[in-house]
Amino acid sequence: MKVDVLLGLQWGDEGKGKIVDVLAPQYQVVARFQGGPNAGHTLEFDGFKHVLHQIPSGIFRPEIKNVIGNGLVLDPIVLKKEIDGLAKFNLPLDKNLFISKKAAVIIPTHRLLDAAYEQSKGAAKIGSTLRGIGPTYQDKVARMGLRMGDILSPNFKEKYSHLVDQHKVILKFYNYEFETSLAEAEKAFFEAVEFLKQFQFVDSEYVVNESLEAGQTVLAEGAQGSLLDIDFGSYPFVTSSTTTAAGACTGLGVAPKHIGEVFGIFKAYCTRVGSGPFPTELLDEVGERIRQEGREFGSTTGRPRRCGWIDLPALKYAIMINGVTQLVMMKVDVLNIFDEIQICTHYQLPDGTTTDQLPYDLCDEEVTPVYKTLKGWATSLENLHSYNEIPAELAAYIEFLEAELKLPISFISTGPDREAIIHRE
Ligand code: 2SA
Ligand code: MG
Repeated sequence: MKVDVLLGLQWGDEGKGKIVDVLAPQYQVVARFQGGPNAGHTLEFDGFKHVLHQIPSGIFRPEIKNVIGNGLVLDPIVLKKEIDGLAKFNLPLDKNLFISKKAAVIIPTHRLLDAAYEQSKGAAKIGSTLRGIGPTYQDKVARMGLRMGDILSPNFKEKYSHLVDQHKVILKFYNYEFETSLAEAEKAFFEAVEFLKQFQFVDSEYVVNESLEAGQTVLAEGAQGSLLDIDFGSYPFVTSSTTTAAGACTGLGVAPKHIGEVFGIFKAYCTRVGSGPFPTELLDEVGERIRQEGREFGSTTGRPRRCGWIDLPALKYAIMINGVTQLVMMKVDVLNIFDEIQICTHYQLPDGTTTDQLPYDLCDEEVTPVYKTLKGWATSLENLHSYNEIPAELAAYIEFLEAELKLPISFISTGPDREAIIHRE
């Protein structure tokens, strides 16, 4: 059986949580493979809106095994809060949540380091979510971090203190005040660590591979987006994990031969939170209208998201890196308000030539988007459930994208609810 991968093709917030939730009934296992509390996956159903950060989006289906893979950086405090927040749903978390012992642990000083590094960068800051993501991956790669399995060990406190002492040296170097906030955060941290011990800590690579062997299907749920990938994103304005399809292999311990479908999720327009290049960004009233209509505010930090038109060179790049097999287009209903819709098909370079490839460094290279204008549908998409019912202008938009991207758009989401989706067979 196969591991299908679902991931974002832009800068995150494409609406992955909703699609995992829609696809979940077809899978026996849903697994996160990278990122951590910087993610915010929003699910809406039965009048509820729920945001998940580290727990896989299959959690609302009790029959599904939800795996937090080794590729994550996990904050115990946030995980406890998430679990507490799920209490009202009466889910069997002691049975269907599996935490990799090899996932990296975010400790309170990682968050402080994140803030200290950002502060030291001044105007060049990454716009990190300040959740401690970068410093925790740094410690993992430096071979000095803590893993979730360590919290079960009798000498966890010693290991912890050793790492904190090293962090303090760096914090002092950056002149970053930490004494006041640290004591309180440490209390919450150790409370959370104790609380988490009641859940299943596993070698999740066995859980995933044994499930495959038993004929079960696995959905690997990406977080952030391909353009935030540590290698292929707009470096240095990226996150610290492999957000692309390859990350599913290293972040779960599955071999490439097991990868099946790769679902690439993108919005009908584009957004970005944090700093860094964004060629199609709209700094005018059009961008503001998208932000309001699309409720484009970070689900983790509440930050307003930068908004712009869809960017085909960036999408083509993400499709190539990920080996996408099916596209999923989100939030088309947000474009209902426009009479005309722009699609960036190429970039114009400073020497006047055009390209549909991403330059080495989008930060240094001044690219000007070249747009194609299509007529908008300018009508509500509510209660549409089949492709045959959609307005002709929307069909033209979709078919133009499919021709350019050379892939089918299998799902079209027309609103936040679970039910607001058109599936093309
Ligand atoms: P970090 O915290 O080190 O991963 O930040 C590095 C960059 O990655 C961006 N980033 C994100 N961009 C979009 N969505 C993300 N998740 C949250 C959400 C964001 C929020 O789902 O809404 O609530 O603000 C996410 N996580 C990281 C980040 O903006 C930096 O540019
Ligand atoms: Mg999000």
